[in-house]
Amino acid sequence: MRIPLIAGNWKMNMNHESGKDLVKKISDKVGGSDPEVVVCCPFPMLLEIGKCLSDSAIMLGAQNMHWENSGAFTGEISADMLLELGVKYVIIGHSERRQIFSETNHMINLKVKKALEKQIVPILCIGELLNEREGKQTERVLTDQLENSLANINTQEATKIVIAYEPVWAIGTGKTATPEQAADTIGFIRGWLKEKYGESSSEKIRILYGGSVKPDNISEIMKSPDVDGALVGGASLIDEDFINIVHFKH
Ligand code: G2H
Repeated sequence: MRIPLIAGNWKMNMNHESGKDLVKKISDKVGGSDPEVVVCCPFPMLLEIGKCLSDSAIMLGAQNMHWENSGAFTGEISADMLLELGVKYVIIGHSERRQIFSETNHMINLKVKKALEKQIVPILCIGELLNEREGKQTERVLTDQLENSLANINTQEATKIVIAYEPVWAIGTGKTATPEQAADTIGFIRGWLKEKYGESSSEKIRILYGGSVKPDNISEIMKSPDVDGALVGGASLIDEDFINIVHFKH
């Protein structure tokens, strides 16, 4: 039985005041353990947002981390630094990091391994570009991302990972994959996990959908039994929208 997860990805938005205001409004209305709720805010806000969430069931997440413990890595943040701030989840390999900051599957693999070692739950993002979908390359691209991002990760470790399928052409564009496209592709990912880690372990791995998730499309997206929640960007910045996404069942 997988517990659904709704994770907000603020990206490079908000400030201390607007962020605190937002989480106060959200935590008044959201708070159970089904679905689990995570807010992934920018690094400088983690301390203050974490304090605001201390009496709430909403968990704190980060948007990136480095794979080394410490050292000469100017501008980077380690897993231990995130742990000190109370971070429980970390987004790894978001398509914006892959595309704008040239993160490779190998770097992403190192980050996933480090997050697991430090007991921070990695939300591993995968997804295809528009020309790859149109060229019927989606399964090949996802297979390559899965194989390389999950290299040397054993079955027990894999069950602790959350995978977010985010078709790059649906991110922040207002275009959403149809519920059928999301269901089919996430079904394909579940199938790949089954081949690699076996049936019972693959059934424990949560797979989220991400890409222009809004209150009015979440119910359709969540209809597929393989879809375990959503990674929400733009709509996570609006309290009412995020609350309505979390309450998608009602
Ligand atoms: C995809 C998503 C959150 P948005 O990046 O990761 O953003 O919901 O704005 O498309």
